[in-house]
Amino acid sequence: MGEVFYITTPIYYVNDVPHIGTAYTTLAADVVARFMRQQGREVFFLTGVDEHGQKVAQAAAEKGESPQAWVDSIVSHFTDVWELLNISNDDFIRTTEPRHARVAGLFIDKLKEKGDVYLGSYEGWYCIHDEAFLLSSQLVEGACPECNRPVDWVKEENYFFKLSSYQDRLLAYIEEHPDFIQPESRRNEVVSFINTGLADQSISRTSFTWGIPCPFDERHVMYVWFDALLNYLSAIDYGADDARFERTWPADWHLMGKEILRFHAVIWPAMLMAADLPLPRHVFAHGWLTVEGKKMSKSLGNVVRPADLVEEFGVDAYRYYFMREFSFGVDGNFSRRTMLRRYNAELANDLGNLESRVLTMAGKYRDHVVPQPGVPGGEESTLIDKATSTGLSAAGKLEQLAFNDALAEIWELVHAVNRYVDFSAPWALAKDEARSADLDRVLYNSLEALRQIALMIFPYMPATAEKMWDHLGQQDIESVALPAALEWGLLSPGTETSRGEALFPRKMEAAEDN
Ligand code: ME8
Repeated sequence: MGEVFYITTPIYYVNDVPHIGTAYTTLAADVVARFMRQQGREVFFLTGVDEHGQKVAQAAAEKGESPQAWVDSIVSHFTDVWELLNISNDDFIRTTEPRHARVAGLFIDKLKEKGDVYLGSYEGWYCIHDEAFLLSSQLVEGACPECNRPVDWVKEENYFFKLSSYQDRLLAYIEEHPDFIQPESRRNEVVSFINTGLADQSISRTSFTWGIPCPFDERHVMYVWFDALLNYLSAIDYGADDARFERTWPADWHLMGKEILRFHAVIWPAMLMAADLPLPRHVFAHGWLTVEGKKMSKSLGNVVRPADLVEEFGVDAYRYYFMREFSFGVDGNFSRRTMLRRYNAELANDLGNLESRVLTMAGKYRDHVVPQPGVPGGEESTLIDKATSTGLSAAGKLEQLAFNDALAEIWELVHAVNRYVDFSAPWALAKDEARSADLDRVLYNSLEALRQIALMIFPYMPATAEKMWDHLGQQDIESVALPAALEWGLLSPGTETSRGEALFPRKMEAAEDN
C-alpha cells in the first residue's frame, strides 16, 4: 500500500488570485516532488482549487454570474502561475469536477450508513471569508479571529459528523505517530486543542445551494470544508480504481499553512478513521509570510504577486529565494531588499561566477573539452569529501522539509569549490607547460563539482540546473537517478562543454534602495 510518493498542497479558494503566500506551499511541494522523482520514486503531486462555498457563491452573485461560470473564468489565474513557476504537479483538481462529486457523495454515504452522520440543528456564528463555524468564545471583539471580519449568526438544520467519538482514537494515534503532525510545536497545539474536547462538526448547509448535494437529502449541500478535504481522495480515484488507490494512498505529505492545520490534523483524520482508511503519513503546517513586516491584504494593497518578482528576478531566483530565506515551519517576512541581496551575493556571485569562470577556463585552456581527472591530491580529496557529505546531508534536510538548511549546505559546497579554484589557481598553472597535468586535474575536478552542484540544486532551480547540465555537455537531467549519479568522477573526459550566457546577471546595487 502506498508505493507511490503522494504529496499535496491545499486546494486554494479560486476567487483569490495567487500571491507569494499561496505560491509558497506549492513551490515547497514542487521541490519535494522533483527531489523524489530524482530518487527514482513514482510521484503523484496534487494541487488544485476549492470552488464551492458561500464565499464563491457571493462573489459570483456580485459579478452577476452563475458560480460555475465565475469559477470557470478565473481558474486560469492559478494554472497560469503554476506554469510560470515551473511547478511540476501531476494533476490539478477542481472540486466542481464530476470525479470529485462522485467521491464526496460516496464518502458521505459511507459515514451516514455507519451512523457517524446524523441530522441536528446548528445555531452559532459563521465566517464566510474563512468558511468556518465559530463559537462565541472564539470571536475577538465580535469578529472572526482569523480575518477580523464580521461574522453571521446561522440557525440551520445541518447534518453533523460525530467528530466527538474520535477524540480518544485521534489522541492515541498522534501519540503513537510522533512525526504525523509537524513541526512539533504545532503538534502540541493540536493535542491541547483536542484535549479541550471535540464537538461534533456540522457538515452540511441549507441556506444556499452552491455545493455538492448530500445524496441522502438533496435539500442540503455539503459544508465546503467537508467537500474540500475529500479532494485528496477523489484525485486518486477512490472507490473507482482500487488498484490505483491502494498504490497511492496514504498521502506521504499534506502541506499547508498553519491556519488550516486543524482541518487537516483533526477533522480530516477523523473522517478517514470513520471511513476505515489509513491516515496520511505526515501533515506539515508551515508559517505565514508577511510583506515588509505586514500581513498581506487587498485593503492594504500590499499583496505581492509571483509574476512581478519573476519578471524582475527570473523564475529560479524566485524559487531559490523563497526556499532559502525562510525556515519552513515558522513565519517569515518577505522583503525585496533581502531578495536582491541574496540574488547578487548567492546567485550572481557565488554560483553564477563560479560556473562562468570554470567554463571559461575550460574553453580557454582546453578548447572546451573535459580533460583527464589525473590522480587526486589532498585538495581534491577534501573537495570530494565535501561534495559527498553535502549530497547526503542536503538530501536528508530536504526530506525533513528543511529547505533553507539544505540550500545553506549546498552553498557551503559552492564556497568550497570557489576556494578550491582560488587555491589551485588554474590561470597560473596555464602559464607553465610542465604543469599541464595539474591544470587538467584542477579543471576536471572543478567541472565535476559543477556537475554535482547541478544535480543537487535541480529540485530547487530546475531550469538553472538544466542550463548547467547543458553547458557540461550532459543530456536529460530529469532522467538522471540519484544518489548513483552523485558518485564522484562520472563526468567523462573528452566531453565537450560550452559557456552559454551568465546564469544570473548581476543586478544594479542601486536598485537595492528601491
Ligand atoms: O484555506 N503565507 O484555501 P486558501 C504563507 N480552500 N502561506 C499562505 C499565505 C501566507 N501569507 N496565505 C495563504 C483554503 N497561504 C482552503 C483549503 S484544503 C482541503 C482547503 C497558503 O485559498 C497556505 O498554504 O485560503 C494556506 O494554508 C493556503 O494558502 C490557504 O489557501
